[in-house]
Amino acid sequence: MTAKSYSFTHAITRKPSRSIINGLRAVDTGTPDLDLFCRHHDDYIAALASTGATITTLEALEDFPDAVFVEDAALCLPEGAVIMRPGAPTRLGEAAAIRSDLARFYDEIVPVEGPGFIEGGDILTTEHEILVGQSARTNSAGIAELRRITARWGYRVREVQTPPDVLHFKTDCSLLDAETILAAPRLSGTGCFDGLRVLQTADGEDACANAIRFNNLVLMPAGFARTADMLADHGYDVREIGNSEAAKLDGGMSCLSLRFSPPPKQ
Ligand code: CIR
Repeated sequence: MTAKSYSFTHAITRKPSRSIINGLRAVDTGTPDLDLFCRHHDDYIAALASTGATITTLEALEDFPDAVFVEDAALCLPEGAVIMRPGAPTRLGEAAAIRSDLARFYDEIVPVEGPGFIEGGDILTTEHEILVGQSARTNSAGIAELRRITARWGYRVREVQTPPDVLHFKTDCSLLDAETILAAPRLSGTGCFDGLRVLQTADGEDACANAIRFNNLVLMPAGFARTADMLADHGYDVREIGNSEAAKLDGGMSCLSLRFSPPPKQ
Protein backbone atom coordinates (compact mmCIF):
# COMPACT_ATOMS: atom_id res chain seq x y z
CA MET A 1 0.00 0.00 0.00
CA THR A 2 1.23 3.51 -0.81
CA ALA A 3 1.49 5.74 2.26
CA LYS A 4 -0.14 9.05 1.40
CA SER A 5 1.69 10.82 4.24
CA TYR A 6 5.09 10.49 2.57
CA SER A 7 4.57 9.18 -0.98
CA PHE A 8 4.24 12.12 -3.34
CA THR A 9 4.08 12.63 -7.07
CA HIS A 10 4.73 16.38 -6.91
CA ALA A 11 6.46 19.15 -5.00
CA ILE A 12 6.42 22.93 -5.35
CA THR A 13 9.41 25.05 -4.40
CA ARG A 14 10.09 28.76 -4.90
CA LYS A 15 13.39 30.38 -5.88
CA PRO A 16 15.01 32.47 -3.14
CA SER A 17 14.70 36.21 -3.80
CA ARG A 18 17.34 38.93 -3.42
CA SER A 19 15.14 40.25 -0.61
CA ILE A 20 15.90 37.11 1.38
CA ILE A 21 18.41 39.20 3.35
CA ASN A 22 15.38 40.84 4.99
CA GLY A 23 13.74 37.54 5.98
CA LEU A 24 12.27 37.15 9.45
CA ARG A 25 14.47 35.63 12.15
CA ALA A 26 14.12 35.12 15.90
CA VAL A 27 17.79 35.89 16.54
CA ASP A 28 20.14 37.61 14.12
CA THR A 29 23.01 35.21 13.43
CA GLY A 30 24.06 36.90 10.19
CA THR A 31 22.77 37.78 6.75
CA PRO A 32 22.02 34.86 4.43
CA ASP A 33 24.27 34.66 1.36
CA LEU A 34 21.99 34.45 -1.68
CA ASP A 35 24.42 32.51 -3.89
CA LEU A 36 24.99 29.85 -1.26
CA PHE A 37 21.28 29.75 -0.48
CA CYS A 38 20.61 29.12 -4.20
CA ARG A 39 23.20 26.32 -4.35
CA HIS A 40 21.64 24.61 -1.34
CA HIS A 41 18.21 25.12 -2.89
CA ASP A 42 19.36 23.49 -6.14
CA ASP A 43 20.68 20.49 -4.16
CA TYR A 44 17.36 20.25 -2.35
CA ILE A 45 15.37 20.26 -5.59
CA ALA A 46 17.71 17.69 -7.15
CA ALA A 47 17.18 15.36 -4.20
CA LEU A 48 13.39 15.66 -4.45
CA ALA A 49 13.50 15.11 -8.23
CA SER A 50 15.74 12.05 -7.84
CA THR A 51 12.79 10.19 -6.32
CA GLY A 52 10.89 10.49 -9.61
CA ALA A 53 8.53 13.25 -8.50
CA THR A 54 7.65 16.26 -10.66
CA ILE A 55 9.07 19.43 -9.10
CA THR A 56 7.65 22.85 -9.98
CA THR A 57 9.89 25.79 -9.03
CA LEU A 58 8.02 29.08 -8.83
CA GLU A 59 9.62 32.44 -9.57
CA ALA A 60 11.06 34.42 -6.67
CA LEU A 61 8.77 36.97 -5.03
CA GLU A 62 10.88 40.04 -4.23
CA ASP A 63 8.05 41.65 -2.25
CA PHE A 64 8.00 38.75 0.18
CA PRO A 65 11.44 38.03 1.70
CA ASP A 66 10.30 34.75 3.28
CA ALA A 67 8.43 33.39 0.25
CA VAL A 68 11.10 30.71 -0.38
CA PHE A 69 9.57 28.99 2.67
CA VAL A 70 6.64 27.99 0.53
CA GLU A 71 5.29 25.37 2.95
CA ASP A 72 3.80 28.04 5.20
CA ALA A 73 1.39 29.34 2.54
CA ALA A 74 -0.70 26.22 1.89
CA LEU A 75 -1.60 22.69 2.93
CA CYS A 76 -1.86 20.29 0.00
CA LEU A 77 -3.87 17.14 0.62
CA PRO A 78 -4.77 14.42 -1.91
CA GLU A 79 -8.36 15.72 -2.03
CA GLY A 80 -7.81 19.48 -2.17
CA ALA A 81 -5.62 22.39 -1.12
CA VAL A 82 -6.08 24.80 1.77
CA ILE A 83 -4.67 28.32 1.59
CA MET A 84 -3.17 29.28 4.95
CA ARG A 85 -3.52 32.56 6.80
CA PRO A 86 0.00 33.27 8.12
CA GLY A 87 0.34 34.80 11.57
CA ALA A 88 3.32 36.84 10.40
CA PRO A 89 1.80 39.99 8.83
CA THR A 90 4.64 40.28 6.28
CA ARG A 91 3.78 36.79 5.00
CA LEU A 92 0.01 37.13 4.51
CA GLY A 93 0.40 38.06 0.82
CA GLU A 94 2.35 34.86 0.09
CA ALA A 95 -0.77 32.83 0.73
CA ALA A 96 -2.82 34.84 -1.77
CA ALA A 97 0.00 34.60 -4.32
CA ILE A 98 0.20 30.80 -4.29
CA ARG A 99 -3.47 30.25 -5.03
CA SER A 100 -3.12 30.59 -8.83
CA ASP A 101 -0.11 28.26 -8.81
CA LEU A 102 -2.11 25.60 -6.98
CA ALA A 103 -4.98 26.01 -9.43
CA ARG A 104 -2.78 24.19 -11.98
CA PHE A 105 -3.08 21.08 -9.82
CA TYR A 106 -6.31 21.41 -7.85
CA ASP A 107 -9.95 22.10 -8.67
CA GLU A 108 -10.79 22.42 -4.98
CA ILE A 109 -8.87 25.17 -3.18
CA VAL A 110 -10.28 26.48 0.08
CA PRO A 111 -8.85 29.51 1.93
CA VAL A 112 -8.68 29.72 5.71
CA GLU A 113 -10.89 32.69 6.65
CA GLY A 114 -9.99 35.09 9.45
CA PRO A 115 -9.81 36.10 12.18
CA GLY A 116 -7.66 33.07 13.01
CA PHE A 117 -4.12 32.42 11.86
CA ILE A 118 -2.35 29.27 10.75
CA GLU A 119 0.94 28.53 8.98
CA GLY A 120 1.89 25.31 7.20
CA GLY A 121 5.00 24.88 9.35
CA ASP A 122 2.75 24.09 12.30
CA ILE A 123 1.00 21.23 10.50
CA LEU A 124 2.19 17.61 10.51
CA THR A 125 0.04 15.27 8.43
CA THR A 126 0.45 11.68 9.52
CA GLU A 127 -1.19 8.62 8.02
CA HIS A 128 -4.07 8.90 10.50
CA GLU A 129 -4.60 12.55 11.40
CA ILE A 130 -3.51 16.14 11.01
CA LEU A 131 -1.55 17.41 14.00
CA VAL A 132 -1.40 21.18 14.39
CA GLY A 133 0.78 22.94 16.93
CA GLN A 134 -0.50 26.15 18.41
CA SER A 135 2.34 28.67 18.21
CA ALA A 136 3.06 32.37 17.92
CA ARG A 137 1.98 32.01 14.25
CA THR A 138 -0.96 29.60 14.59
CA ASN A 139 -3.86 30.07 16.98
CA SER A 140 -6.86 27.99 18.03
CA ALA A 141 -9.20 29.91 15.71
CA GLY A 142 -6.97 29.10 12.72
CA ILE A 143 -6.81 25.46 13.76
CA ALA A 144 -10.61 25.34 14.12
CA GLU A 145 -10.92 26.69 10.57
CA LEU A 146 -8.60 23.99 9.26
CA ARG A 147 -10.69 21.39 11.12
CA ARG A 148 -13.87 22.74 9.55
CA ILE A 149 -12.36 22.79 6.06
CA THR A 150 -10.76 19.36 6.10
CA ALA A 151 -13.74 17.61 7.72
CA ARG A 152 -15.31 17.47 4.22
CA TRP A 153 -12.45 15.17 3.20
CA GLY A 154 -12.73 13.02 6.33
CA TYR A 155 -9.70 14.29 8.26
CA ARG A 156 -9.30 14.46 12.02
CA VAL A 157 -7.41 17.56 13.21
CA ARG A 158 -5.73 17.36 16.62
CA GLU A 159 -4.54 20.56 18.30
CA VAL A 160 -1.25 20.27 20.15
CA GLN A 161 1.28 22.75 21.50
CA THR A 162 4.45 23.95 19.81
CA PRO A 163 7.11 24.34 22.56
CA PRO A 164 7.64 27.94 23.77
CA ASP A 165 10.21 29.90 21.75
CA VAL A 166 10.09 27.35 18.91
CA LEU A 167 8.95 28.92 15.63
CA HIS A 168 6.81 26.10 14.26
CA PHE A 169 5.61 22.68 15.40
CA LYS A 170 7.64 21.05 12.63
CA THR A 171 10.75 22.99 13.62
CA ASP A 172 10.95 20.21 16.19
CA CYS A 173 9.60 17.13 14.38
CA SER A 174 9.20 15.25 11.10
CA LEU A 175 7.32 12.25 9.84
CA LEU A 176 9.69 9.39 8.93
CA ASP A 177 7.09 6.79 7.98
CA ALA A 178 3.52 5.82 8.80
CA GLU A 179 4.44 4.85 12.38
CA THR A 180 7.57 6.88 13.11
CA ILE A 181 8.37 10.48 14.03
CA LEU A 182 11.75 12.16 14.39
CA ALA A 183 11.50 14.69 17.21
CA ALA A 184 13.57 16.91 19.44
CA PRO A 185 13.34 15.70 23.05
CA ARG A 186 11.71 18.95 24.22
CA LEU A 187 8.72 18.20 21.94
CA SER A 188 8.46 14.42 22.25
CA GLY A 189 8.53 14.89 26.04
CA THR A 190 5.11 16.55 25.82
CA GLY A 191 3.53 13.20 24.89
CA CYS A 192 1.91 14.52 21.71
CA PHE A 193 3.19 11.52 19.74
CA ASP A 194 1.89 8.83 22.10
CA GLY A 195 0.96 5.76 20.04
CA LEU A 196 3.64 6.45 17.45
CA ARG A 197 7.28 5.36 17.46
CA VAL A 198 9.51 8.35 18.23
CA LEU A 199 13.19 8.58 17.33
CA GLN A 200 14.82 11.45 19.16
CA THR A 201 17.45 13.74 17.70
CA ALA A 202 20.88 13.25 19.27
CA ASP A 203 21.94 15.43 22.22
CA GLY A 204 22.62 18.95 21.02
CA GLU A 205 21.15 18.24 17.57
CA ASP A 206 17.59 19.57 18.05
CA ALA A 207 18.17 21.77 15.01
CA CYS A 208 17.94 18.81 12.65
CA ALA A 209 14.48 17.68 13.78
CA ASN A 210 13.02 19.50 10.77
CA ALA A 211 13.65 16.83 8.14
CA ILE A 212 11.31 15.45 5.47
CA ARG A 213 10.41 11.99 4.31
CA PHE A 214 9.86 12.30 0.56
CA ASN A 215 9.22 8.97 -1.16
CA ASN A 216 12.27 6.76 -0.56
CA LEU A 217 14.43 9.54 0.91
CA VAL A 218 14.83 11.37 4.19
CA LEU A 219 16.24 14.86 3.57
CA MET A 220 17.89 16.43 6.57
CA PRO A 221 20.12 19.45 7.12
CA ALA A 222 23.85 18.71 6.83
CA GLY A 223 26.04 18.82 9.91
CA PHE A 224 24.19 16.59 12.36
CA ALA A 225 26.20 13.40 12.02
CA ARG A 226 24.95 11.51 15.05
CA THR A 227 21.28 11.89 14.13
CA ALA A 228 22.05 11.11 10.47
CA ASP A 229 23.89 7.93 11.49
CA MET A 230 21.06 6.92 13.82
CA LEU A 231 18.52 7.32 11.01
CA ALA A 232 20.72 5.33 8.61
CA ASP A 233 21.04 2.60 11.25
CA HIS A 234 17.23 2.43 11.33
CA GLY A 235 17.25 1.81 7.60
CA TYR A 236 16.35 5.27 6.25
CA ASP A 237 18.00 6.49 3.05
CA VAL A 238 19.30 9.83 4.32
CA ARG A 239 20.36 12.76 2.09
CA GLU A 240 22.08 15.62 3.85
CA ILE A 241 21.44 19.03 2.31
CA GLY A 242 23.32 22.23 3.16
CA ASN A 243 21.01 24.48 5.18
CA SER A 244 23.29 27.11 6.71
CA GLU A 245 21.61 30.06 4.99
CA ALA A 246 17.99 28.99 5.50
CA ALA A 247 18.85 28.26 9.15
CA LYS A 248 19.77 31.95 9.63
CA LEU A 249 16.06 32.60 8.95
CA ASP A 250 14.83 29.70 11.10
CA GLY A 251 14.09 27.63 7.99
CA GLY A 252 14.71 23.93 7.41
CA MET A 253 13.87 21.06 5.09
CA SER A 254 10.08 21.08 5.36
CA CYS A 255 9.68 24.84 4.88
CA LEU A 256 11.22 24.78 1.40
CA SER A 257 8.52 22.73 -0.36
CA LEU A 258 4.90 21.77 -0.65
CA ARG A 259 4.78 18.01 -1.13
CA PHE A 260 1.64 16.44 -2.56
CA SER A 261 -0.13 14.07 -4.94
CA PRO A 262 -2.90 16.05 -6.61
CA PRO A 263 -6.17 14.41 -7.60
CA PRO A 264 -6.73 13.75 -11.30
CA LYS A 265 -7.92 17.02 -12.90
CA GLN A 266 -11.64 17.04 -13.79
C1 CIR B 1 9.66 32.92 9.16
O1 CIR B 1 10.03 33.35 10.26
O2 CIR B 1 8.47 32.87 8.84
C2 CIR B 1 10.70 32.45 8.18
N1 CIR B 1 11.89 33.21 8.35
C3 CIR B 1 11.01 30.99 8.37
C4 CIR B 1 9.85 30.08 8.05
C5 CIR B 1 10.17 28.65 8.23
N2 CIR B 1 9.10 27.83 7.82
C6 CIR B 1 8.77 26.67 8.36
O3 CIR B 1 9.33 26.27 9.37
N3 CIR B 1 7.77 26.00 7.82
